[in-house]
Amino acid sequence: MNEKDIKNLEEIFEQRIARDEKIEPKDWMPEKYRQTHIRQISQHAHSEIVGMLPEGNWITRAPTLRRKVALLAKVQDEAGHGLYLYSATETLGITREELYEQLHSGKAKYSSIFNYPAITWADMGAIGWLVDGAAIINQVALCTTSFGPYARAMVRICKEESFHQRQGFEILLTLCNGTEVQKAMAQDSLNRWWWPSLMMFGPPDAESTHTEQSMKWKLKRKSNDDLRQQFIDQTIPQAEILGIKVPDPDLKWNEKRKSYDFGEIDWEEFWQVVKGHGPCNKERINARIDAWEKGVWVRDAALAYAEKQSDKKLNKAV
Ligand code: FAQ
Repeated sequence: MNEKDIKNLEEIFEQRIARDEKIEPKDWMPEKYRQTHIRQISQHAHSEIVGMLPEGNWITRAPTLRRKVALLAKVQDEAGHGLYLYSATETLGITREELYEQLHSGKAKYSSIFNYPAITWADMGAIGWLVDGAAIINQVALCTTSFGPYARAMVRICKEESFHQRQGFEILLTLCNGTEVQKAMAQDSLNRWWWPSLMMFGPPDAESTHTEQSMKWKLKRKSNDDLRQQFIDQTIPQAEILGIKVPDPDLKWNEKRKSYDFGEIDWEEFWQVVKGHGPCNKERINARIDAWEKGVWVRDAALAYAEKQSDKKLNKAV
């Protein structure tokens, strides 16, 4: 293909984006568009899979059968989200093995939030309420993203995340209506998860390397700071219902902006966690590598079975 042909294709592509048409895997797309989507969708998939670990750790310790069943279902949903998203990424021409290799080697990122420990039962409430709550705000915007398989996966994922958020809120509401010790446990959990939840939306717009291009491609529909502000405005009234306090002395309603002003986020902590120096980074990656290595026999058995089936079909056909 000569330069003129590529220019033409680029123009047609830009026009399709401008018309809000979905880009499908077999359509022509600029190489950078493809690579950016592989990066973001796979990081999203890794986040779902690594995100199973802090909660998975509490399944055997859930306080009642009802709580155990609900938590088990939530963690299974996260596995499902990871699988849709890995499949969506594969449509862009990368294999599942390559994606896992990128996670295990530290080349691919996953959300900073999952490098914090879940140390009490209240953390199951805070993760649902805050982490799924933040995830929904980010992901509702992604339901109209330009790449078809990602947008469609997001629609289904958002429905499930919204149930997770309510489930988390209900865990905290029960604790907050319980004994003083239980309410203190909920407050302690909010104290520890609040700031990391705000960091989930990514660096401030001024330091976000990908936002400008991703907004042009309609991969991102809203900026990191706009989504963070939306999350804060939506979540503070919920904290008031719970009767627990967000750990930010600078948090204040701004009547003029009709939004909350909030304190400085510790971006040094965020980058340390992103670079692999958070409280649980090593533990999380080691758990994923361990699962990959221990699962080798399952993959081998599935492949052997698939080969047997296709041999049978071939023999019948002959
Ligand atoms: N953690 O230029 P930007 C969930 C990196 S799902 C780690 O602003 P972008 C469900 C970023 O990759 C949660 N790294 O980047 C659940 C880039 O580095 P790179 C995951 C981060 O992509 C709930 C660099 O910083 N959600 O929670 C983070 O335009 C409960 C510069 O940043 C998604 O992945 C971070 N927080 O915007 C599961 C949603 N933020 O790649 C279990 C889809 C930024 O150049 C339990 N992703 N970085 O090396 C997005 O919307 C975007 O990728 C952002 C970041 C908004 C996360």
